[in-house]
Amino acid sequence: MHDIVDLRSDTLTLPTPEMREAMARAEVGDDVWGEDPTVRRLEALAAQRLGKPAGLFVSSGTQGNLVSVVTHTRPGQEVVLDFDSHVFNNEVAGAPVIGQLQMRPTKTERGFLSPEQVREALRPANIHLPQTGLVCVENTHNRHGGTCCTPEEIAAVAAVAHEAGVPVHLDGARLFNAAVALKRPAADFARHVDSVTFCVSKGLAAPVGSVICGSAEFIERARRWRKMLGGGMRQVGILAAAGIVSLERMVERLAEDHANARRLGEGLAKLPGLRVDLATVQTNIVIVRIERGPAATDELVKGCAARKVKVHAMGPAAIRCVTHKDVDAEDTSRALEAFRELTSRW
Ligand code: TLP
Repeated sequence: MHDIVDLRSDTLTLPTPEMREAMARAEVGDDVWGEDPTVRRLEALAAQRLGKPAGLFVSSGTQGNLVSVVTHTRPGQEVVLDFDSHVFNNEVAGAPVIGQLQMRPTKTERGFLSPEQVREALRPANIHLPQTGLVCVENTHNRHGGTCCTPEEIAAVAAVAHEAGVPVHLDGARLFNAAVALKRPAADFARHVDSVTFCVSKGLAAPVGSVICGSAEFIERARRWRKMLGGGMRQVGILAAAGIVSLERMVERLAEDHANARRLGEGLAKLPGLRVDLATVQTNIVIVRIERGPAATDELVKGCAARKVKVHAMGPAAIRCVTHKDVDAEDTSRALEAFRELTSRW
């Protein structure tokens, strides 16, 4: 049990004592010179877990996606992606600004483009049209509530893109949540895509960092982009050491976060004025729709905060709750109780 139940995001997880220990002891060197043994160890471990030849440690998921997107494309090309994707909505328009790319967002039901939607979005050869440079997918899908797509669904989308000679990038910020929820190795999700970014700084609890995985040739080009974007860090093995603990110790326990999210979702779904689509509660995110609209949403966020439960308003009529290692079963019950008290007045 914690004093404050913080459900705003799994990015709020604090490093474990084991991580702090590993960080303090990390053997380090200058990573821009390729001489940090701990960074190399994390990159090799990440690549091995995802079944890819090489990995690149980056500062954040946003940097990982941006570096991947610009490495795959040329200015003036178009990126096909889901309308609610993080790359399109939450990355400060990095791809259009830095990569000079046009975004081609498509609305989907669960956050995942179908092969037909990808086929429709790919541009034919025509002097008037931009060329399609990349297809992006996101798993788990954040704004759709932590929904997972299967390796087979990714393979089907990738087949359509590859047939047209277009590469595929997977924003797998929470890929290990999908792997644990669907009981499949992370490598199964990565097999059919050309690059993947996953974060060690979310449910896996490291303080900083993400890893891009792909072919050795792709990672070498990505390394130049990372340097240009200011991501060439020096004795950064101090941070990579925590990421190694994430991959070795923090993956299996994500199942607890999923169980807590499920309990929370099921409890919230029973409360008056709240709507939770339980079919989307597959991992550690619960999206609660507030039927009474903006004022009620605001009232719930503030009322929860007054009860030491922090939640995040996602637009005017929804609240996002994210479970993670610093929220236990008891905390989940406290959060539920706060919502129960507040909605009982309605
Ligand atoms: N998501 C954050 C916010 O930016 C919304 C959160 O609290 O969930 N891809 C996906 C699917 C993400 O959810 C996020 C972070 C990122 C990329 C970016 O990662 P960071 O925050 O490390 O840049």
